[in-house]
Amino acid sequence: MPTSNQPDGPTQVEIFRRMALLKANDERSRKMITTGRLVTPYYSYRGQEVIPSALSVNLTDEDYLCTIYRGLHDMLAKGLPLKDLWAEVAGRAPGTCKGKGGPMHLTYPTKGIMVTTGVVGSSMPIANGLGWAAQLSKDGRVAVACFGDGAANIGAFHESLNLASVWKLPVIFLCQNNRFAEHTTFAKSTGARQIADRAVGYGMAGVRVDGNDPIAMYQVAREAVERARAGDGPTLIEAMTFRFFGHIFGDQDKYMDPAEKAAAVAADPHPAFRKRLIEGGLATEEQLAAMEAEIEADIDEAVAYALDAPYPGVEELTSDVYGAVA
Ligand SMILES: Cc1ncc(C[n+]2csc(CCOP(=O)(O)OP(=O)(O)O)c2C)c(N)n1
Repeated sequence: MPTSNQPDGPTQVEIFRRMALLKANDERSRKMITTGRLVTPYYSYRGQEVIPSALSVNLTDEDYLCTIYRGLHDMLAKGLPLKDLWAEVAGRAPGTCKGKGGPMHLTYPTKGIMVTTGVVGSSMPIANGLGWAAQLSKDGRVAVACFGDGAANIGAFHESLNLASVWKLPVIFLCQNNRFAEHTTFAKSTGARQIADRAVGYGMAGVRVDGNDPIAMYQVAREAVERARAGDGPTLIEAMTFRFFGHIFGDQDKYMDPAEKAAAVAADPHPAFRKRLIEGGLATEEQLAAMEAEIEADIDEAVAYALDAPYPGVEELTSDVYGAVA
């Protein structure tokens, strides 16, 4: 039975559009690296597209996002322009950070994308700071911290949840549980049955959701956003998913159980949701094909733009950086 926060038809199609964009961008990134046209560290998020797509339709440009090295999907879903993304990933001057941050350190405050970090667990205290600023200025903004299941075992996770709960900060702690932390499985690294249970220990709302179900993910995200905006404090969301590839591009993923991986890939939420939209009469095959063609054309344009752009000048070596002056 539909609940009050069931996404309407256009919202479901928009969630799918974002999923399609993320999937296409990941495929293009891997292809560019494989063919030697792009040299960069790359952490594929393939398989995790539902989570930021269903979350971000509940956010505004003013809401804050703090994410991690694997979070290009989080940023794209929140509206990071493709050209700015590709220029940064390719290390070019017009990138979001003048080509000096690269894929692991993008920021784009225009869309509320405040930090991408390679320091596991550090998205959470930073989101607390942004949430605190929003609370003090009463501007209604919400801060989202994305992180993986491995990061939930870092001290900063526990400290951040406690502080956010005590101060009732408008923060959403979004754990994307893709079952692996580098080469270690969730079961081998985590004593708790589920990460969402840990919310109890901090007196805050916590929920585990199927992060591959666009409707369920939308509903949970919406509830958390409404709670934060109403001044009722933080939420811990544990979104269950599965990363289809190894930790970093080139990782042979020997530690992944082949049967488990095959089952996850077979249950890919992307084609399943596409089919569901068509069968439910929310979109036609032609409409979705046109949408996908447009996404591919946009990526073509962004890639060409990025590869044509200049590298940052040598003078950029000493700008925007802190250092001791002798
Ligand atoms: C503070 C810190 N400790 C260790 C590392 C090394 N490291 C890089 S990625 C990673 C795994 C993190 O896994 P998870 O949080 O589950 O995120 P995922 O990569 O699965 O998205 C580790 C331990 C690091 N970058 N920072």
